Amino acid sequence: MLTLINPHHAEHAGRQEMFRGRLVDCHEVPDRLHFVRDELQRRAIGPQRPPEVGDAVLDAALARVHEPRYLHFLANAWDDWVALDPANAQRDALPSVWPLPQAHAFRHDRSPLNAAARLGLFAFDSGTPLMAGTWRAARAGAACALAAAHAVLAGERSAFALTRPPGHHAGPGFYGGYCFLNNAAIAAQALRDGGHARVAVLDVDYHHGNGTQTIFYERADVLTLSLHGDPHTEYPFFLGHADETGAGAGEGFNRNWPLPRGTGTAAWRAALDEALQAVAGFGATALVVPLGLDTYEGDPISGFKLRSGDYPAIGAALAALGLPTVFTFEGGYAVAEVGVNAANLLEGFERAA
Ligand code: OKP
Ligand code: ZN
Repeated sequence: MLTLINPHHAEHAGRQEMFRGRLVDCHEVPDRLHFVRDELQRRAIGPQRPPEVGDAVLDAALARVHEPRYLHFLANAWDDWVALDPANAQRDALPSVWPLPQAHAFRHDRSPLNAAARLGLFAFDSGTPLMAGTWRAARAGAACALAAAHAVLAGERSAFALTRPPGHHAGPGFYGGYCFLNNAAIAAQALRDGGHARVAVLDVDYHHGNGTQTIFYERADVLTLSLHGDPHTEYPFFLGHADETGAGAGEGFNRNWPLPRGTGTAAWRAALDEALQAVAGFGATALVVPLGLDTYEGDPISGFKLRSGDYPAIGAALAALGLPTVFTFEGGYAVAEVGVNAANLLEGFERAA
């Protein structure tokens, strides 16, 4: 399997995130990617290369998924943060004030000028630090997703965008959950634009793919599916319920499988089998898998009980769909095990493909 690796990922390395009233060390660290890269190399699971995507092509692909004012914000957020106070150069940017939906009279055309307050226009949590290298890292990551889609359009059976920060929580105009640009959505849209009539996105991360769901919620050409911890108790809390089925032309083209904390292999696999049937019934011609390995029993911030030995069969089940497939790297915070778990799934896919 061809792997596209983000050469700039380490320029995004948050120090601390807000968790239950205090700042704790970030879980989403550069070594996550290094462990996956090294394990794929060790097992010789295909070539690895950086993405080669021109700036204009990348900008066009970003604009297919994200709003212009959001992209403008992201490109300038760090400089604006430092301009607010030179001492901010030593601090990651985190939001602390938000316009809730109840602020009916709020309008973007009179949003605050204060750069710290402006973070709250676009961030939905205080757990996603933004720093000097965030935009460069996120952009290069989106380029990995785009290059993976292009490789599949050119005839590869599958490709893996090995990048961080992750992407599936980023929406058309919002960031959060460690995510800034929605790599999976960018890949899905590129597959559509490259001629695939129906693209399915099957999110297997522990956390609901609220960004991806939102991006495609009113569309019938991209089926979005997510298996995840029940939002009654699990992050990102405000979306991911089973009755969220799409809207307008997209009615019936979003499905969620919220599962209780503690869910083990058998129940998780039963939900996966339903999702796989939905992909087949939709008549998808290509597949995108936001690949989170935080379903693993040893994950420090998640609640499912999958074992390392479960992942090869999950990869094989995905391969059995017989579709050109792009994987994007999402969660997985048991850093020492994330490489083995990712490689197990991707190797299982390759052997069955
Ligand atoms: C990103 B991905 C709540 C702590 C939860 C966010 C978890 C983001 C997971 N304050 N932090 O889907 O793996
Ligand atoms: Zn996750």
